[in-house]
Amino acid sequence: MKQYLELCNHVLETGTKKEDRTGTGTISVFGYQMRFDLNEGFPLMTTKKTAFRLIVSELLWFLKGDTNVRTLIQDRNPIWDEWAFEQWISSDEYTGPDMTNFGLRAVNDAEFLEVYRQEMNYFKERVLEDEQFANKYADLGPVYGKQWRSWSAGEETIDQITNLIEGIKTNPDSRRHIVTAWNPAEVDNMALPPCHALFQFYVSDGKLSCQLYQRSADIFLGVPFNIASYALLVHLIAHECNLEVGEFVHTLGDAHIYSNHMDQVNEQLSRKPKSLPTIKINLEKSIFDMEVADIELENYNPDPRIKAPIAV
Ligand code: DHF
Ligand code: TMP
Repeated sequence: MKQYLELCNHVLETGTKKEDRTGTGTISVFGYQMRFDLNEGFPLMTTKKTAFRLIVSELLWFLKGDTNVRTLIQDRNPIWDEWAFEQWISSDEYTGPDMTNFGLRAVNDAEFLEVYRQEMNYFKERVLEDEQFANKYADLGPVYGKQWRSWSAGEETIDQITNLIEGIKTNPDSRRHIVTAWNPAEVDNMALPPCHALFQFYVSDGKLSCQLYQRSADIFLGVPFNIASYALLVHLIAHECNLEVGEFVHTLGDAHIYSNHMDQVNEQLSRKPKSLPTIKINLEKSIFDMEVADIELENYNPDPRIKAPIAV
């Protein structure tokens, strides 16, 4: 996608060096916006192979209100493993080899990487076998699923997604179709405070659009997932509300390229975007009952995958 490659170029050209929480280092800009017309095809990277199945599985996990990584592990989806593992290795109950700063050390130390992989495998096996253990250590806290489907309001809970759909159906012109995952009362209890923090839907000419505010954007690893995830969300909500799809507008706060992703970004920039794939959704089901197999990708012919380490 042209828009994404332009973002990469913009950050390489105008970004400033900035240290970050993970100790990796970044170049970063503050404030950037991209627009994707969803009628031009489905915005999944064509300049690197991107695992659509993992994106679907994560979005359905949010929509079901789930916050436990056990479900993702059962789905063979590893994208949240590190943040669950972090809760386990920093607990009093953990007595294995020292895993402090495992994210950085796994990148720089091959011997450590082996020990880490083994501990991570033990952890994942135990999460699958032992539900109590999973509830204690694999639950990321009140993250996206909790805020989207059961935001705490005193004795009550608020289902923002059901309210969103109801609002779009009954009052499409409203300027209040907003869902927020940023809950100031609960951010401190989350394994990772929401990056895609707040989104708004908009209806005009029978088309449904969405704008996302993403406070923090890992351009090489996170953003390709975030674009596809929200594009898919627009398709799903449009289906639920009998509307056509419009645009996805993606607004970024701190948009950064990690210092150990530079070669990968340059490799991707040397490639030419190809025609976009399309998606096919099983229209029989409600979006809350969908499974990964109900959403199919068609005509996806990307360039090969480009691997990169993730900053934990
Ligand atoms: N932390 C950081 N530093 N960056 C992120 O993008 C990020 N994203 C999170 C959680 N914490 C994060 C949740 N989303 C991958 C992609 C998205 C994601 C988490 C991980 C990822 O590792 N993608 C790789 C491998 C995918 C695969 O196994 O095929 C990729 O190459 O896209
Ligand atoms: P932070 O909480 O210190 O901002 O770190 C979060 C990192 O994860 C940051 O690099 C942004 C990245 N990220 C995304 O880009 N997209 C996502 O969906 C998530 C969960 C994280």
